[in-house]
Amino acid sequence: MQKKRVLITGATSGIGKATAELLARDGFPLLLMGRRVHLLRDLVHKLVSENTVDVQAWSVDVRDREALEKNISQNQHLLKDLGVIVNNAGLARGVTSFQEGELSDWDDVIATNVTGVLNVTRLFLPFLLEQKQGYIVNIGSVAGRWVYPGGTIYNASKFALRAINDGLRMDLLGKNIRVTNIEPGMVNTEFSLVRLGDEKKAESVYEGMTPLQANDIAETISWCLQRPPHVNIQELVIYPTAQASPYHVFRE
Ligand code: NDP
Ligand code: 8X3
Repeated sequence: MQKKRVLITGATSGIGKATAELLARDGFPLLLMGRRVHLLRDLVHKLVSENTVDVQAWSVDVRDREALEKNISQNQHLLKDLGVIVNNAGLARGVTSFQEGELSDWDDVIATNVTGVLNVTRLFLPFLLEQKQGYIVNIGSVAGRWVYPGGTIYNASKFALRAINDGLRMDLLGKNIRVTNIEPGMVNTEFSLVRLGDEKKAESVYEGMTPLQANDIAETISWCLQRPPHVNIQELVIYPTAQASPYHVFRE
């Protein structure tokens, strides 16, 4: 059977990139999104030269509703076979206390992790509904289950994602659209660099322990997508073995 197209946001790095690589190998046509054009271009080139799938890419910011709408209206033909939305683009900024937080950082986090997911889901959902089937995978976090000091705004964004997941599942009941929230613990990607703004500090996050790799999460996404249509994995919490909670990390 012809595989449906998978939209992946935040495909230029980390979990999104690893998922694009794995799903291309699995034979899924792709629509990739991210802001860094050169990284998207390189990835598309790699994927089409190594696989026999169609790979499209849009350089777009998930916060920019108008840009999303413009791309959608210009590419209706491409979206006819859209079957899966992977809401992966996301970030944290800083680990400072609430009272010292930068308001512009907060805007970035909420606009990307919450409004971005709402934008993408609302605007692309009609293509799934049209086909009377579909799958929405959201990349949450353990930060959406356990609050930690210095994480309030990021925590709030990932707690919000859980509400969005549950609400979608209820509102879409009977529409044959599955909704999964994947909630990883520490994954070694550009996440810590973006959050801390410094290579050394980012490396120290994973010092003396073995974190998850982006491909561990990509494999999980691929597994979820390939369950039989009557099976919906609603939520999955995935920690590295060396991490028991956001507060408990074992370091050699
Ligand atoms: P990375 O920083 O490696 O990747 C983040 C991706 O999101 C990049 O491709 C980036 O691309 C994209 N992105 C960020 N902001 C925007 C935006 N406004 N519009 C479009 N794309 C955007 O981090 P991860 O792979 O780790 O993060 C992926 C998801 O996993 C996030 O939602 C994160 O919260 C979640 N997560 C990460 C964990 C970790 O420990 N790494 C643990 C639990 C969850 P570009 O800059 O090109 O736009
Ligand atoms: C990223 C994992 O524990 O840094 O979502 O919040 S954590």
